[in-house]
Amino acid sequence: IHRGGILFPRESETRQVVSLDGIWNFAVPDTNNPLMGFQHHWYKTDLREVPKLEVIQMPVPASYNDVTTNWKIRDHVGLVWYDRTFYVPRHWSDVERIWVRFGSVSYAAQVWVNGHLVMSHEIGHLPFLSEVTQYLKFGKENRMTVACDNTLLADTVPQGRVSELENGRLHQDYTFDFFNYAGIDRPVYMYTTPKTYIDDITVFTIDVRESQALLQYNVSVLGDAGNTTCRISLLDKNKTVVAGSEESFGTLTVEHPRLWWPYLMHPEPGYLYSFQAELLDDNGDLVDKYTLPIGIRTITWTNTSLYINKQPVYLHGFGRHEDSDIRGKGFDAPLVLRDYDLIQWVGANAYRTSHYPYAEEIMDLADQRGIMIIDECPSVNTEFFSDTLLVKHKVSLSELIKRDKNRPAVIIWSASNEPRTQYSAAKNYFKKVIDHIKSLDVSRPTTIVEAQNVNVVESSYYVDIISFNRYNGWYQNEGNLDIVASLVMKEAKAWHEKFNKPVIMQEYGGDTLEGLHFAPSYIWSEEYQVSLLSSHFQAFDQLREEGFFIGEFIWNFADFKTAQTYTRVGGNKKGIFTRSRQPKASAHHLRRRYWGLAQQY
Ligand code: GCB
Repeated sequence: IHRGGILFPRESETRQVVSLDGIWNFAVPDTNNPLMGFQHHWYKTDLREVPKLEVIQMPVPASYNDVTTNWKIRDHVGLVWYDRTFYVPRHWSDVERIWVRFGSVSYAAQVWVNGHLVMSHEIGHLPFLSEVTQYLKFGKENRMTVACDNTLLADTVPQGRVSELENGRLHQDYTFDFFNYAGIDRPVYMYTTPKTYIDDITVFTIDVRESQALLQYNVSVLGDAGNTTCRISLLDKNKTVVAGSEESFGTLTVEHPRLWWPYLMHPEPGYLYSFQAELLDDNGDLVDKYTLPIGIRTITWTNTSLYINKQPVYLHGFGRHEDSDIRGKGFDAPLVLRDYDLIQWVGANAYRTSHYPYAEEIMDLADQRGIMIIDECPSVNTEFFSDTLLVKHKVSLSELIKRDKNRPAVIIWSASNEPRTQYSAAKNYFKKVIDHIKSLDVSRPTTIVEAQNVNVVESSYYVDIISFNRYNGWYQNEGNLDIVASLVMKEAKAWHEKFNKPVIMQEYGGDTLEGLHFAPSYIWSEEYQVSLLSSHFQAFDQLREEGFFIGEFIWNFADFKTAQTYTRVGGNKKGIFTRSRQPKASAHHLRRRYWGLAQQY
């Protein structure tokens, strides 16, 4: 277990980063003996040398499910194996530490280097790393093996259940509404640090007052930190040093700061400074250096409003997924850039990382472009509340907050999506979950995204912001769009009255098949989605007058794949964009509204 920081690998004068992405070997054990890989020590040899094992090629990063035409790979439950060879340059033997870091493996992973177990990690969508120096062969070929298990059970985050079909094949059941993609789905890096190295950095804005910003920071150093000093420099975009210090923790004062503003709220949104930490030895020579992008901004909230830099914000965006054809949840740079182009084109200023943490590369773009993020941990549709689950749920939050604590774009922590909070066990469970978040970060508000009836929910007493999902005109009152606006208003007011907190509608929408047209509008048509949006817009406009309603999020940004069920035609089609990221009529409609809202700032 790695207990230190989880800084993203960045090159510097003292660090080198090498990608281990590419085509790996991939094998699925015989279903009659799923543990054969462990019994026969597959991690000690090249997978291609295991007798009678069928080894295929698999891209990394990618979910493995949709790469081939073989349904057994798509629907496989349990372990799969990956391996590849790589070289460590001869001259790296002088480099003092070598690390391997996975952006994410879904759901659980064990990693071996040259046959030695170097790390194990559970919970997808979160990074993990380990130092591997002692297991490497310098100037020679090395091998990395990964065993990956996608099984979801009552004590995993998220939960699932495995059943056995009549023919003995295992089947994964889950109630959440997106395909349970698996594999090495984010980039893999090998990188170097010196023996004494910068392990973690925390920076946050305490306050911005009278053209001065006050930042608090902490740089933690591991190794032989005793003989080093830490020099801190804060650089603006022109690389001018605007503040500095010679201490590894403390405060920085920035005169006339350029604040980090959300997209559309300022002519230059997403302004980032570089927080540069340099570790120096007794002679003043550079030992290690790490540069972290940071934004200067405050978040505050009351029982009716949310403020960035003391300005009230109204959030308008969507719930999303990491999802696309073939690669599943695999990180894909062209797709990510296209998505941000569409987010900005449609005039959204925020989105929620429903229903799990998104890739760090995706979060970087939110920081750079000023897109506000509701950062959700991988807890979705939790049904059974146990102590073992609570421990893992807290771990997922610790890892998420460790990863994203410095990101200006992250403005709210979401503890869960649609947990079954009608059960009494949920109340105490979520009190502990929210307390845990607060023990790690008090600078951001918390939320739980609710779908239960407001009258039965008790857990929302602990959060700062109320979030609810409701499918008026879809799962309820389908076809009756004329009553939607009043239902939405009534419910939003009821949430505020019960909990006396700001309210966000986190999900609403309806499935829409692109190209299907009906006049007058009829369920599943493009016209119906447009009318459904309009009826919600009516409610939102009136709710905004009430003073506690702070955000509207349509479900979903794009169509996405789900498990196979008769309610889903090729997946969930509630996107305003298709799965290939082309607009439906609703995207144009939403665009008029979102740009109109931006005009009112
Ligand atoms: C929800 C869930 C989301 C689903 C959506 C739907 O409430 O939070 O994951 O995809 O409904 O379309 O059913």
